[in-house]
Amino acid sequence: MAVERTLIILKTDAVNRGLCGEIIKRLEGKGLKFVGLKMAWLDEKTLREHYAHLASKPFFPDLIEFMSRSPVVLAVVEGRNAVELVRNLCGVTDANKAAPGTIRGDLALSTSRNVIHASDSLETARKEIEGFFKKEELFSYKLSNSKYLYAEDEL
Ligand code: FUP
Repeated sequence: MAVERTLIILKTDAVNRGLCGEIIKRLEGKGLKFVGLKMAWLDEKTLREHYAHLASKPFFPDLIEFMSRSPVVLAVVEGRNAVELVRNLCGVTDANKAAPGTIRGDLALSTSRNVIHASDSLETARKEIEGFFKKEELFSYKLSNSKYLYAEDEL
């Protein structure tokens, strides 16, 4: 398994419900390395591009309105198999059906207000990271505890 980077967005419900710290804590606790972290107020154009694959869905206008209601928190996290790992930690889209123990399963109960976005593939992650973060906003560094997170042949 390769070391990967993935993009997460803590949505406006996470910000307004005061859940950002809890979500970041879970990802940090797992051992993921934060290599980029910032707050931004996403505009309609950016959101329409980000959710272009959902443009024909009936819930699209609500999704754009919900995601532009307030600032969100964006982050890039790095770790072994990070794309799939973070999706699993988030749980399925409908938070009502997300397994207990997952971020959505524990912290939300709606399909649309589901607290977190995470890239769904390595290719999407690459595009989303490039779209939301400038090069100088991303940091390459070694965690001082990396020897305790991974065996040598896992890195
Ligand atoms: P996910 O990859 O789990 O974030 O899910 P999708 O890309 O399919 O959907 C993106 C967002 O659209 C969801 F997080 C919430 C919203 N959505 C709805 O509001 N209703 C739906 O039925 C499906 C998705």
